[in-house]
Amino acid sequence: MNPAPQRLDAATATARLVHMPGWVLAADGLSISRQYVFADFRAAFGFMTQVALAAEKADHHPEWFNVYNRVDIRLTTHDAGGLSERDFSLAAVADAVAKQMVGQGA
Ligand code: H2B
Repeated sequence: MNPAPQRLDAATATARLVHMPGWVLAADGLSISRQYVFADFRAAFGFMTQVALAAEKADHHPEWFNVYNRVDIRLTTHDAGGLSERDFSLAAVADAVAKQMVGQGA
C-alpha cells in the first residue's frame, strides 16, 4: 500500500491555486473545489465517467454533485486530514477532461 500522503498547508495550496483558474480553497483550508458547467447532461456525465476512471486508477476519489449540466467537485485527502499532492493531480486531470469535452457538447 502507498505511504500516507503528506498534508499541504493553506499557504502552499493558495500558491498553487493561482495557476488553477476556477478552483477555490475552502475557508478551513482542507479542500479545494470547482464548478464545471457543460452544455448538457450527456457532457457532464461523460466528464464524470472519465474522471471516475482516472480517480479509481489513482485510488484517489472526488466528492461531487451533479445536476443536469453542472458538476460541483471537491477534493480532499482523507488519509492526510486535508489537502495533499493527490488533490492537485486529480484537479489537473479534471481540468484536462473538461477541456476535452468542449466540442462534445460542453
Ligand atoms: N480518496 C480520497 N479523496 N482521499 C483518500 O484519502 C483516499 C481516497 N484514500 N480514496 C484511499 C481511497 C484509501 O481509502 C484506500 C484504502 O487506498
